[in-house]
Amino acid sequence: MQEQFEATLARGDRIEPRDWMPDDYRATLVRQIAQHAHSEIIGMQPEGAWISRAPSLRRKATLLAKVQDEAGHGLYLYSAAETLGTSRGELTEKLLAGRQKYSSIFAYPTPSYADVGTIGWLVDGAAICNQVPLCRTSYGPYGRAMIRVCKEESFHQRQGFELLMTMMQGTDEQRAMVQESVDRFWWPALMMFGPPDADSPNTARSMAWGIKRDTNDDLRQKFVDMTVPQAERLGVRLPDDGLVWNEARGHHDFTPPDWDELAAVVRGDGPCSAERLAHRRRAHEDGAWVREAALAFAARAEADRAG
Ligand code: FAQ
Repeated sequence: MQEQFEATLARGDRIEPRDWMPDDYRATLVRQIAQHAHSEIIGMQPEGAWISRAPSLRRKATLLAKVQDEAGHGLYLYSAAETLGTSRGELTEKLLAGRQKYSSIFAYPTPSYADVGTIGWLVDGAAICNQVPLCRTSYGPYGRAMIRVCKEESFHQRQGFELLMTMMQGTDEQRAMVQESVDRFWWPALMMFGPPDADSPNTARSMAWGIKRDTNDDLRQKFVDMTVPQAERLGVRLPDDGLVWNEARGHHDFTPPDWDELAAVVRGDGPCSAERLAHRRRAHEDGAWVREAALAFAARAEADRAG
């Protein structure tokens, strides 16, 4: 069975739910997919806070659609995790108990409306960089879920860029709002790719299994190279004096973010970590009656069918 698993990976074929797989492969996938799903669901909060305060009906409708897409992404991902034998309820309990993580980026506040644009541009931009290669991940249901997620994230990224471009063509005050927001989000966006490769305990094994297709540092570099010309186009400054084109490497050099800060946020000590989990817990408790009603309805429908 092990040989068949190895041969499937060597051929570049997918592992499917009914195939034999090593316990550690399954556990790594559940860890990563659950974390990814939780990120989508918790990630609805920072932007969701602006739905009722969006400056126009068009901006409100767009933001509402984006946040709904994120709920959808969470659901595809929980479904992919279910194919590995874990229920969505179980994963939610682990998130609420602080036993599973969500992306560090969502532990930061969104005090300015420009943050809606910056999240679209930088956070969805980083998400796309990370997730496009995951369309080729070795586990079938995860890779297939990523295809639709990436298409929607591309739209999200463009709406963020367009929002910021509109503000940059506005007043001095609007331009200052964009710059202030980019100054706050630049470093946390770089942290989304995880710790440096030398301090990433999971990368080597996840790459060998084809779960991850690129290392954290390679994806971070790709994101920086992709973002610099976009920042120039927008007319914003990325807040790093060390950011320069390196002709010999064919890449931009840049200053690494504060890794102690990432470690603190990952531990659950981010600026909004407690607030995000408390909000999620409240929403889960408020939704208990819906889950009970759905189960009661399903039981009655089943009894009617049987009877
Ligand atoms: N935040 O050994 P590694 C989105 C943890 S996009 C929190 O390098 P790995 C879209 C890591 O889990 C965001 N924890 O780990 C959206 C591990 O802990 P563990 C979600 C982090 O797995 C946009 C430990 O540190 N995207 O939501 C972070 O090989 C806008 C050691 O790290 C994904 O999840 C972090 N930044 O690589 C939604 C993509 N970095 O579990 C709304 C899929 C590391 O051993 C609005 N995931 N950790 O206790 C991945 O590609 C990988 O899991 C990485 C981490 C790259 C995140």
